[in-house]
Amino acid sequence: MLEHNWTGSFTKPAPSLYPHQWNWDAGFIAIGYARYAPQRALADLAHLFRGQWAHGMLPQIVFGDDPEARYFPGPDFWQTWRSPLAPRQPLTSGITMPPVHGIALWFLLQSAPDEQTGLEWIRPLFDKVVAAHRYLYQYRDPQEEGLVYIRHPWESGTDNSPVWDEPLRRIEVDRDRLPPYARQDLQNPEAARHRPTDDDYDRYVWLVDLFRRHDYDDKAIEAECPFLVQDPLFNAILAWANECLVAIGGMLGEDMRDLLEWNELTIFSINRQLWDPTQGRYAAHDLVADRLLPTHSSSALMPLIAGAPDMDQARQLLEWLDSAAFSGTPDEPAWLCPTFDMQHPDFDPERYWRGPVWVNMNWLLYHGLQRYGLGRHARRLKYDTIELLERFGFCEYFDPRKNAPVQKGYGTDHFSWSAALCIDLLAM
Ligand code: 9WN
Repeated sequence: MLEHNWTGSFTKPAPSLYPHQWNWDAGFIAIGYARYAPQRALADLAHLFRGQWAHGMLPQIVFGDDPEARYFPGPDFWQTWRSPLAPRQPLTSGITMPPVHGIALWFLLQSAPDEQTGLEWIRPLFDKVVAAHRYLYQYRDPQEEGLVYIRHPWESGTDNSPVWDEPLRRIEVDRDRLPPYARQDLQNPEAARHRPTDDDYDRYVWLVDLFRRHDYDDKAIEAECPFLVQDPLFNAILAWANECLVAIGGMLGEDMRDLLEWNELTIFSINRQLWDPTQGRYAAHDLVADRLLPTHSSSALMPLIAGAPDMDQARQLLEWLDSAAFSGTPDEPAWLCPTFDMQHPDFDPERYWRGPVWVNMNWLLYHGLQRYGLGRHARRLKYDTIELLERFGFCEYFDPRKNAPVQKGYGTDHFSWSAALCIDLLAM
């Protein structure tokens, strides 16, 4: 799969649906390559970081130059040349994504024949990854509380999660004033049932239009953006990646005090600000309404990866994972782990991030469970993931219902991170 999606300069997430390079995909893909082709991982990440903006933001998409590539929104829509901070070449989108790259560097280091070699491999990338974290703390943490916000559902990576419905509803779309656009992602007959809706896309486009009208100035966007959310998944990934960078920085003899301080604050605030004691799980915090969002996805479990919950919190998270929400019922058994609560009215087993199982989320949760010594759960997650891939192929996402009438994978096939993380799970 990975060879198939390698363009000669970067790895696409999938052959045609995603013809450019994506931010967190590249991190997960590097973790797979680390197991058998570390030089390829380094080349892939080096290509991604060519798209880094002058103030450190690592963009969600780095565009390739294949004239046949069809993807919306492409560079002409983003118009990032409006910002003095964006690179002129390669062209990129104007938002970011969960910062998994510090974690990828750690896995690369672990796969090296010896520490010295590993450090030589990752040295050229290290400062760039730290700069991406610095951007997040400097530009996305207005209250200096160690929690960074996302300003577009695409920044979460879990684009149409039901959690985002409430803040998105704040956006009143006037179709006559929305820039004209044409989706490119509905080319197969099932896509309309599986991918985000047109209403979702209108709001995604509305937000991009806001950003480009402000020439991608972070402060100006923040003052006006109706969607500013502190996501437990994004912040948990940030914290795990901080931890990895601090460990690597120590080996490189770097001064890691900033990152250490930021990380302490992040862990503290994940628990103070994002823990919902009434539910016994983490929630996203809506900065505009200043309240915890009432709907919870599997992202609410993810602070486990950063070691944020204490043992009592971890126990409550585990109870939720074991409940019908994620583990199904005797009549409706589930593959671990649905991305959304199966008992909730907004659960949709076929639609993208509103229920289906995604391999990257399983991989993350596997590590979170291992961290807490929950080996039995971690193993179940690992073997469910491998069995899904074995039965249904290297698809993008999977129906979580074991008794689903249509037993196949959804979205694109030949999906890079499904393959890459499978390699890592098998090698573990
Ligand atoms: C928008 C590439 C990306 C993943 C995201 C997934 C999907 C894009 C899209 O594909 O998002 O970024 O066009 O739907 O939601 O997590 O990184 O694989």
